[in-house]
Amino acid sequence: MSQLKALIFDVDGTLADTERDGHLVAFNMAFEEAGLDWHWSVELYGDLLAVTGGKERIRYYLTDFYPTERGSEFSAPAVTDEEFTDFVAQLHAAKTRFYTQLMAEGAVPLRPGVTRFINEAREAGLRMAIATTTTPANVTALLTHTLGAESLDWFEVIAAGDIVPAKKPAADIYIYALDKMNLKADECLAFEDSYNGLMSSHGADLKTIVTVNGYTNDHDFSEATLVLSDLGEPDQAMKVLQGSCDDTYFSLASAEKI
Ligand code: XBP
Ligand code: MG
Repeated sequence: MSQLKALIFDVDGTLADTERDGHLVAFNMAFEEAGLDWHWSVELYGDLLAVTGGKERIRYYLTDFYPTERGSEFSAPAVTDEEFTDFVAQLHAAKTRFYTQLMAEGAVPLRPGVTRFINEAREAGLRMAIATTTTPANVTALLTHTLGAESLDWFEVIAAGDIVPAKKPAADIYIYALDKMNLKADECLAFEDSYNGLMSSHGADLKTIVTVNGYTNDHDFSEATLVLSDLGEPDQAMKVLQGSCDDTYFSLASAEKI
């Protein structure tokens, strides 16, 4: 690897374990507010996470799961593509409103080692960026209510959501972040939590550190440089699940050895 110049972080599942206690709760709150009898269980949501992007996930549910749930009497309502697109967009906007409220209430803390590592990178003058599928408002809410509003300036690029034509596992979002930072992939290190995320960062030729979570610990991380339980803390050792690192916690010294 060339000299490490920048760290690029995924958000959901990596900076914070936001899916089960954040996004899933917000989706169900939006369905209830809209008077829909949909309720996504923790287990069903795990299946739905195969598709990134909340709007895309709602469509995936409606095409691949809803008809089976409703049985033989189900017949899709006759709506135009534009009406369907508007319906999904409005439902997703409500979900985002609920999600940002949950972040403001402190529903989801940052994962172990994230604050420590980000502060270490800042003190070392390392550049940082975000590359996420989630909506920009959600990134703002999470960072503001965990690291403080000033933290938004610590990331010179916040590449999020619909800013690129193809979401993860496509490499678009990481290529966009590298382009905006005018950096080459071998000058950076990516941090991810899922197969889709790793396919995206790997597709942009980025070495990637994966920290698993409840929804992703059985994913295929063959292309990862390291797979960890989390980034660890001095008093809370990380577990190395794939690759080699004999440090108690992941630090810039760990990154330099890669
Ligand atoms: C995870 C996603 C997002 C969230 C939901 O993003 O796939 O779609 O699940 O957020 P990442 P939205 O791991 O890349 O951070 O509803 O705003 O899409
Ligand atoms: Mg993720």
